[in-house]
Amino acid sequence: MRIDAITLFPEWLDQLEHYGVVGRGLREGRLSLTSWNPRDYTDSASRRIDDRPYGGGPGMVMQSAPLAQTLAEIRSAQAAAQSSPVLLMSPQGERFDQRWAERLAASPGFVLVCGRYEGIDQRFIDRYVDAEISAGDMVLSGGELPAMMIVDAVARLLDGVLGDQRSASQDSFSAELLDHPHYTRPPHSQDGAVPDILLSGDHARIERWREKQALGRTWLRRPDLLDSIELTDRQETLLAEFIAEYGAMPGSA
Ligand code: 9D3
Repeated sequence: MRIDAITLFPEWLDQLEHYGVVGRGLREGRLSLTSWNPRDYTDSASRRIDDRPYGGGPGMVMQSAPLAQTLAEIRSAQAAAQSSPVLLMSPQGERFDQRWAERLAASPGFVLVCGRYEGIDQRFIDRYVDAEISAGDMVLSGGELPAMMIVDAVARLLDGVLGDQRSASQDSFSAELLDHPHYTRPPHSQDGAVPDILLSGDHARIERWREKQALGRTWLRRPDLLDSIELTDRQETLLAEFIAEYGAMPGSA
């Protein structure tokens, strides 16, 4: 997989190489990430990449030409990026999610464009951008963090990037349901006790407890997720138990 990123802060994305499983995947060459600074692809000595908005208003707009030049450089320097789709990080974009991550992980590569300032000249978007992607409904100062988020989410789906492939496939399950609670040693601490069942060694009951917790938490915190999946009979039973126990809890009325 090859990822190219167009950004005014290339050093920022380049940091990904130093940390965690994604860093290892990059160092081992399971994926490549190359950052490109549009300031390096300007004609003028001024290295200007932005200008004031036509029609007036606050802030600056990124010009199309330096971005288009950068993209041309990527396509000619990297044979493998010849036909990579161009994804613009944008608050106007489609919300990024695990389905997007899976789709991108199955592709040979893509180009991420990070905007700064008020926005990007619409002509660049119309001519070169295949999709616009948002990190969610919050105002950020640019597309770099969303781009890093995408690289992280995609990289960990690639073969061999996560040491234990079981965690990757379990993740696609937990993309549909929220996770159950986790505990580790010690079994008793000043902050409380670990639920007895987790110490019981009865793996079937533990699995059942975890699935019930996952369903219950999803019902409490993200009921929208339950609307979009079909529960098995076993899951329906577990969720009904959770709801009954929750309703019987002191203070729940
Ligand atoms: C306060 C500025 N806004 C005026 C209505 C518009 C605006 C312009 C540029 C808001 C944010 C940005 C910069 N953000 C991104 O480039 C961005 C982003 C985001 O802000 N939120 C969620 N996902 C993304 S992806 C790229």
